[in-house]
Amino acid sequence: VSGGHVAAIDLGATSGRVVLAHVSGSELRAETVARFPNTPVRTPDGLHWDVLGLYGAAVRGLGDAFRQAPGIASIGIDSWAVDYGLLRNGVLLGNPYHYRDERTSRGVLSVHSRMRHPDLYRRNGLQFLPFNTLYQFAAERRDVLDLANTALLIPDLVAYWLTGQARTELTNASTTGLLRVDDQRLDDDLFDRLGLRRSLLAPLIAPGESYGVLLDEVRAEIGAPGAVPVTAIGSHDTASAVVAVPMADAAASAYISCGTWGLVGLELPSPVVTDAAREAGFTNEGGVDSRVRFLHNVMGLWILSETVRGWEAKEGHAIDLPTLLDSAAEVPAASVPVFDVDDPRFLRPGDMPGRIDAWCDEHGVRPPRTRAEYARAIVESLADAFARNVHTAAQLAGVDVATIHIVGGGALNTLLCQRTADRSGLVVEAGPVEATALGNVLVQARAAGFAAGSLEALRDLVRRTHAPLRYTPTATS
Ligand code: LRH
Repeated sequence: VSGGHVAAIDLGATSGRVVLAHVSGSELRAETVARFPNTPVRTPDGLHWDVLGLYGAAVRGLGDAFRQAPGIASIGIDSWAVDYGLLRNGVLLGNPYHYRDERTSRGVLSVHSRMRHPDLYRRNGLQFLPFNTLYQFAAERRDVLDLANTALLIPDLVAYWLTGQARTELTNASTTGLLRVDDQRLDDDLFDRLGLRRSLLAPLIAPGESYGVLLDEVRAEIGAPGAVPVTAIGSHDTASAVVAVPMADAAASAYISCGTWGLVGLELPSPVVTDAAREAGFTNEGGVDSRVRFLHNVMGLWILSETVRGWEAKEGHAIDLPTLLDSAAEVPAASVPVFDVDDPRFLRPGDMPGRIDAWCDEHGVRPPRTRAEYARAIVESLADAFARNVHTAAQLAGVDVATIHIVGGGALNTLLCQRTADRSGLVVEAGPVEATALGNVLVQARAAGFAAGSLEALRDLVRRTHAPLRYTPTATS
């Protein structure tokens, strides 16, 4: 195969990007042609995504990509999971809610009054997270939900606007809670029990399949010369990230997809839905090529970025993150508290240092004092959660883990990578930073015939073109 170009739209919780890539059997070259902020908006009815702003920026980014490479053969879209837009006859009924919006708590009460979480877990295999789509549906206003005839997950909504085809991509569908963990089909009985119309979710589409080609008006707007297909990829960003984890041996590797969240776990051939897995908060999400993403959602770098955002708001100027992390590296690890990053109090936007103080007071430990100490405490607490969850995952799945891969923005955080190695006693291999976009690109490239083979072959290509950085554990943990 001679190779060719594909374009990826990758929407993260804090920023989005359009990536142009050239892929062949020996080449994986990806360049970010557009990057734009993702700034949630609070209105009196709650916290929302500015989905039109994101779509507009993504379309402009595609325009840039097509100017550089008019022969782009395919487009793929991924974003954070669980959130959706409601539509009536193709018209968006409002701005999608942000998964950090408070309304989800009433959805949880309503769903659990009909089915307890242990029973749900046996069916859908999902870690309890209050924002899983089924809880959000239960929190919607009844009149709005009755008006809607379709709910499209965020990447599927973008695909719909680009192609006019309404589908529900499988890996992201697995985060709704409405997909059966055993056979990856929508759980009709669960829809009934929750009083949801089965038709609310559009027909499923698997990674590698095509939604359809760009609508004529979109084609004109972005300057695409021909009928370009939008290809389904692992549209859940974490599913795409896992595709691009350069594991030499998936059976002996754990991964941490570390950005806003830290998704810590293993790729498995089949789900683990034991009581122990449920109690440890482990989820079984759908992966590309029917692999299972057995992982735990750790709160992630959100705690650090929200802390910094608070300081910046107070001071009225930007804080340089690398400088802050350098000063954090000077703080002795033993002098800062290790707090539970998964405590629900850290989920919503707000005063993170204040919440860390409260956690420390309740647990009888000294809170951090300086900014460097806060940053160090956050890094130590994340590294502790990462290390613990790798070992728990290995134990629950009966896997012997030799290497931890850290991909995503967290791979740039050398202190976090080293401390994860130290605290786990395992080698950490860091990178690629843009794993999500690369995973998006690779599955498209395979569908277009530019790269061939199993996930192992695709990962081998990532390893050859994006060699990870190695951190070995030191004795001081
Ligand atoms: C990471 C992510 C994660 C989900 C959360 C909503 O971006 O997709 O896998 O649990 O966002």
